[in-house]
Amino acid sequence: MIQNSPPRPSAWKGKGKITNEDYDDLRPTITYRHILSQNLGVRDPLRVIALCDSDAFYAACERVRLGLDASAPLVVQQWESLIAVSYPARKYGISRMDKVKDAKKKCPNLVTVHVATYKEGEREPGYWEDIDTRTHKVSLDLYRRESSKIINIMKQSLPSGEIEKASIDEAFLDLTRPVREKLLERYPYLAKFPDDAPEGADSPLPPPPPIDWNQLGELVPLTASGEGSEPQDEISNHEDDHFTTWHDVALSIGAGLVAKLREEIFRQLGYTMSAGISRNKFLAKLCASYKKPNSQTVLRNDAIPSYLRPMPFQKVCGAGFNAVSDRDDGIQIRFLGGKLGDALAKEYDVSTVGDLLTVSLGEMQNKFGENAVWVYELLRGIDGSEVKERSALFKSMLASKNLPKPITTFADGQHWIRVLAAELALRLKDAREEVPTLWPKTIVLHARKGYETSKSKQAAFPFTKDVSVDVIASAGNKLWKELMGGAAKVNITNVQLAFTGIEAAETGQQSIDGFFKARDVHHQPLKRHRDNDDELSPTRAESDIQDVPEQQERSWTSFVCDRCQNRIALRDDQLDWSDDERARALATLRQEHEDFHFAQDLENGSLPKKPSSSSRPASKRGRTVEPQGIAKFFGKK
Ligand code: DCP
Ligand code: CA
Repeated sequence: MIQNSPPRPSAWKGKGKITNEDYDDLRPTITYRHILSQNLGVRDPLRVIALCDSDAFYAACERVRLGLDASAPLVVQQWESLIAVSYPARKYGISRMDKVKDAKKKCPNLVTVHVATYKEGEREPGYWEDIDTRTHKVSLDLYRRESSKIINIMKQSLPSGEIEKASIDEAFLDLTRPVREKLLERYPYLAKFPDDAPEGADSPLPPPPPIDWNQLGELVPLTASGEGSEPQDEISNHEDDHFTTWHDVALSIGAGLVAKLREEIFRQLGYTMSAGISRNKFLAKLCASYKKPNSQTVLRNDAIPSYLRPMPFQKVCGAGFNAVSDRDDGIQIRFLGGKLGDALAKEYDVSTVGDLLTVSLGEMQNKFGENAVWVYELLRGIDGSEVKERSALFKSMLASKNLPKPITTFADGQHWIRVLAAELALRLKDAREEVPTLWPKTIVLHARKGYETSKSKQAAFPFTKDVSVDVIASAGNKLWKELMGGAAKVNITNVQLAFTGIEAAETGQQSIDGFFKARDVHHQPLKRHRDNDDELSPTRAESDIQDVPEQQERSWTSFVCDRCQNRIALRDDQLDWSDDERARALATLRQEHEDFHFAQDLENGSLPKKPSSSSRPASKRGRTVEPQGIAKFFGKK
């Protein structure tokens, strides 16, 4: 029997309407040519993608740091709010929504840890007794470091896999290559097609062996169980009728690799993770939360339809955004959850994926434009986005503090600049452990009151090996003086100090010490950067303080909407997040805001709406380029 031979009804057929010949790729014919090809990319029928997500991450970091037992109910607080809740604490009904006081009522033995903070005069963040938002600043350095350690273990364990860090505690793994290596090692007869194979390399593979799923995690069942599932009339409901495919074998090998990796991370660092394993990023992300904590879930192709159909539309779109947000063709799927999800649900009077499957591709495209195919595919579990390693190096580092009480004097300003300088010094030191010649070209100071536009100044940063708190604070103080001019009294509620233009300089044959010595204090010429013709030497003197270009300034923590001209800003607590998380939060905020306008347009029946002339993006030649229909959901990068 050849695996792909039995003609089967489309697994998607539910309420009628849908004919999905196009999507009968759940059981593609897998040939010798497929298994012997190395570069099929996202079209590889043996593609295996995993999403690994650390359980209660900040809480786990603190538990390990304190040497506590895994059963300890523990929460991490930031001021009076909870930001992470361990699974044992969740058993008491405690969630992130609770205040510390209420959480303690629910569990009197609760271990509460306040996230580490910087305070003036201390070079390192610490866990102090007298934490006060008026004098301290949150530090997420411990979590960043632990996150890097996890990623490093992943890289070491899976040298032939691709790894994309998706957030501080999540990473996508493309296991297709290591899985293929193992597949050929275990079943060497796949490496050569039989002499009598009728179609040569294009002949289908022989039937796959049975799979022992023990120790490989949870299997999403082939039929949906529980409430909201659709009865399936045309596809058999029995697990027995499932024909194992070579892709299932590939998934099982991938699941074995992920299980070993999770064990290794636990052995070395003490953290448990949950993971989802499936054919693409979107599905891996979606099924990673199937069972938590400390568990992994495999979603086989045959289980996709019944898994997706009863799922709330918004949940699918949220996972889709996380997985698909970075497409190789430069098109971004925007955040379809939130208000836009609601608007679509209302438009079609639907709540689940199954309901939306009755909307044909033609209708979606008529309503929302050609690109609606991405949404259409997402609803069917199709996602062609790649797992791409992003540079571990950030071009910028930002330390930010919101002040409950406005600061008014130069001395207050100096106090906070010193605290922020301590954070930047530590983060640069950490980053230089991986890349010793990292150097921030520019230092920037932002200060603002409430959500008023911030004032900013920037200056070239001296090139030196010893980027001490003093060096940074002194540069920051100069900027502060310049920014405030001669004002006797200021009124500032947010201060941010940032390094931008962080780059690695080449050392050639020199030792790092020699390299820095030869060029210490910034007027020495530097080697050119490998991929960049810019001289690394500062072009401006240190004292040459400049205004920050408006566009650059805006991109940090807020943006001004082109349509309503309102400034939309991150929440105060988000300003303390790591750079990558803040960037994601800002992207989400931007999309939610656009969704809000979109929902209003839908409500007013004014879609597609011509933006007002002032908000039309102008093309290079001065013509206006107007997003049509669902183009509003997509942005060219
Ligand atoms: N985080 C935060 N504020 C939020 C959400 C998250 O500070 N509103 C931080 C704390 C979390 C970490 O990010 O520990 C990871 O976020 P997750 O959403 O993955 O949550 P957890 O890892 O805590 O729990 P889970 O086991 O559900 O993934
Ligand atoms: Ca997590």
